[in-house]
Amino acid sequence: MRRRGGRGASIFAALPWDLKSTLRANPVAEPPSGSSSRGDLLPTQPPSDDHEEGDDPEEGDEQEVQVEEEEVVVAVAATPDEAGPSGGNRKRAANALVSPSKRQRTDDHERHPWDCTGLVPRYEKAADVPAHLKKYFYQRHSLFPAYSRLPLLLDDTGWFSVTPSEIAEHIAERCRSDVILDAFCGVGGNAIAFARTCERVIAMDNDITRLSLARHNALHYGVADRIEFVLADYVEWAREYARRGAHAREEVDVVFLSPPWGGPEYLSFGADGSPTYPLSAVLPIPGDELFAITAPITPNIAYYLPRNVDVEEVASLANTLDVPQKDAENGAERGREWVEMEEEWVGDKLKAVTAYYGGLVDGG
Ligand code: MGP
Repeated sequence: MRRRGGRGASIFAALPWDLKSTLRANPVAEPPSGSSSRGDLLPTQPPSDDHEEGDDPEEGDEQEVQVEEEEVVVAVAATPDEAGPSGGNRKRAANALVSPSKRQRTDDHERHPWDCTGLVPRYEKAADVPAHLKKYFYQRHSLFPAYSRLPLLLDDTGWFSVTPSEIAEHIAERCRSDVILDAFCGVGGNAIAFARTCERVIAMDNDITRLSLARHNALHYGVADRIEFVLADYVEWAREYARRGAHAREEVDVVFLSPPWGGPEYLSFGADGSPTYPLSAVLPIPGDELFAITAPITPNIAYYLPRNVDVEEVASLANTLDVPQKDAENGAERGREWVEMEEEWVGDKLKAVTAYYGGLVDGG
């Protein structure tokens, strides 16, 4: 296992085109509308607060689509000039944020339509933070260095599962690529970092609140226009993806997996008191199955896992990848592994490990 070192260019970014092509599947088609497995796009906004009258997604031609039980309505704007930042005829959904009702937003002219202030508590003082979140609040500037400067928001799950910024930035450097899918984006810590290193970021989550918070946080970081927020269950989405023909898929270069580990108790998950975290404890499906449904999308997978994870199990996942045995450049044997594990430290504290697969493996 390697210890995380300094920032450097991703080996994947430097791969020759033909090898990169073999490492790339033929992925994500027209992002999804209508069903949770295909996903529903939340709109992304202009990079700053300079949206003008007429940009309000509630104006103009709209088609209403029901997406969640909680009476959240996604209105899909169909005009071509509302295509997303990556161009094309991608549908853009109008604002479906849960909390600010239309009336509230009308009353508050200053607020950006995708701002989620009020959706979850914004903690300023430790005294206001519930006991189970206090230790995370004390780390807020490690999680989001701009926490005191920007009105960033996290829900309970976000507090204990967001990737500390320094780690997120490092992972983003290693995953530098054209198209990255953040399969469990949570409140957006990784997606915000990916927006700075990847051409196109697809941030997926099946929780409308967390996805909205991710967009809110990205908005205040000024990068939300570089991210497509997709409301979808990744497991269903990936299975559906596998059923689609290659012609119906868009390309995804890298998938980042940062799934639920079963809550903050993950350190005591090992069977019979063992301190080792088994991949079977990953949610929403066992970690090896999660990997198996991801491999057909791309072998370039970054998997963010507990620091006490079973390293042997994680390494053995590489055996299931369909990757070339020879480097395409000169036909020589590859001579290195298709997996690399990296410890993620913040200061002197080990926080997690990331396993890199496929073309993300650093040969150095
Ligand atoms: P932690 O162990 O809960 O915190 O999480 P800390 O401060 O190291 O606790 P201590 O008591 O050991 O000092 C460490 C990091 O793991 C968090 O910052 C998250 O990035 C990550 N993490 C924690 N959980 C419970 C999850 C999870 O369920 N999913 C994901 N993807 N990451 C998690």
